[in-house]
Amino acid sequence: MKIIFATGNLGKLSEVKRIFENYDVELISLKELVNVPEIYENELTFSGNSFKKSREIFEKFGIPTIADDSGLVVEQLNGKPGVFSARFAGENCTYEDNNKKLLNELSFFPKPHFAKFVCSATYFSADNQFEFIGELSGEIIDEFRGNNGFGYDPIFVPENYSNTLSELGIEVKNQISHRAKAFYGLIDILSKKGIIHYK
Ligand code: ITT
Repeated sequence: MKIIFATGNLGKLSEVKRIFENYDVELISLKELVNVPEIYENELTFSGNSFKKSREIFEKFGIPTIADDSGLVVEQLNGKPGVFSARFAGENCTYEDNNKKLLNELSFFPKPHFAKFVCSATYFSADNQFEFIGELSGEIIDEFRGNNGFGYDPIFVPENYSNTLSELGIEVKNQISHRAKAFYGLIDILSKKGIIHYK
């Protein structure tokens, strides 16, 4: 079956494509569609923004849609950047800008800098709406390490590991990440309901 993945983020897209690769699902990204409406992510929670993306794209195209709203929650910063993770350093900023701003803010606090990634994965169709939340705990380090992944991956070391997510790479990341946990939750319920099938 066809499912739209309501994202413009290529890092998320390659991770989620792999998670769905053993299922009879053709994932269509927003880049493959025309007249895609702009979605204002103005909700205060990951769940609110994730459902906003999946609902608005489903309403526009009439095809079952999944979405991901995610971000980094840093303990010493009282949960920042949270739902503002993508634009922490301002509109149109780069991942590097965000990482540098984060390290600058954390430089005033003692180490370790505990943090967690959170992902809300949602599914929206005419008949079903589901959400699963996944989390990955770890620590922010004050140097950039590794070349894989995206966003805060070069400065995030998962709990029980000594490498950053960028060093670990997509294979390991997809076994432990907030995104993998959330989307495997969705896959589980979609399979049990007979909406998708293992190939
Ligand atoms: P879409 O809304 O188009 O899906 P986005 O990048 O704007 O893409 P979000 O609003 O959900 O997505 O913001 C997520 C941000 O959180 C992302 O840009 C990264 O900065 C950070 N983030 C989320 N998951 C991450 C991961 O697995 N590794 C590193 N950073 C991540």
